[in-house]
Amino acid sequence: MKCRRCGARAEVQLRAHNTAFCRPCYLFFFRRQVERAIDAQRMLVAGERILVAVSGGKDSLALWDMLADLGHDTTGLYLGLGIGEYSDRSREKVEQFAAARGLPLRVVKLEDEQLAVPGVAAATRRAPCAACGTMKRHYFDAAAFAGGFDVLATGHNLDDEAARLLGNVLRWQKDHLARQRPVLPPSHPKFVRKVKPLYLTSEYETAVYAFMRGIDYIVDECPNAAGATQLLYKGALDRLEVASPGTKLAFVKEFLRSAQPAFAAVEQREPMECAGCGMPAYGVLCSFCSLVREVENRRARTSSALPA
Ligand code: Q46
Ligand code: ZN
Repeated sequence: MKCRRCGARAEVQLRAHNTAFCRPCYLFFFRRQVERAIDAQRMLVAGERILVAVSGGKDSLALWDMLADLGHDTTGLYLGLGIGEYSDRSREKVEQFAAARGLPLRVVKLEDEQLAVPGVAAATRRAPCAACGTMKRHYFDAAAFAGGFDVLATGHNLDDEAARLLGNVLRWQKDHLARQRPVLPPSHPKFVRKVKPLYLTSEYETAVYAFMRGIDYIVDECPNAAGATQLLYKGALDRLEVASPGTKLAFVKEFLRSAQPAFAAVEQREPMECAGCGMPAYGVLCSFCSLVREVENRRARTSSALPA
């Protein structure tokens, strides 16, 4: 097969785009795709300070690599989840990536706050991903605000967005559909704009980019991913994609074009400020502080039940 752009031997075939590329042309194509997404959605303004949430996986490191390469002012934020060896190794990957490129990196470890994901999930009897999601959102928002950043960028790719959309549609979660956008403007002065520059590039395309750019990322999934419903949705979408290439892209793009504005138009609640941490909240306490309160109560009950 030949490269669609230069005619050399193709190295990558993209069925969703009905095309194929050699290595240099693929890198050109991928970069153009991301740049177009950024421009079309007005995600970034020149000179803005961007906080990039990095997990050590291919998507977030590919995103950081690309944004830094495009000349943006980027700082990485790694949140250590305290999930055993997986967290140790993912932190190493991020630290090596940042050091090799001379990029600034901030590291926050949940275990230092006595909030490692496994312990919090057990204490609150929640699924690990539910506890993890609440804490990630809080620490990302709080770090972006405290650090005076303009934008928070995450590495969500097309597969993530399609799976999330399918989950939201299956349960008709209108609030979630109203906020499922590649650019989320701040709804409170303590929030910053949130962007997903890779929302139209598939997991496979991002993996190929990371490989070609020599990015050393953690290949293993988080051990909790296996039980997550997101994987179930991803599996179903993968089967549809094999039978009909381009399905995921059409699903997400058409949702954003024709359905999302209707959900977004439904009046959204304005957040207040959390009595615990001062960050935006929809109740007296934000969901993070409610979670922490539950953990503390549980620990207090457990320690008072111990024999003196
Ligand atoms: S890191 Fe956290 Fe994921 Fe692990 S515990 Fe679940 S949500 S699977 S992206
Ligand atoms: Zn709070």
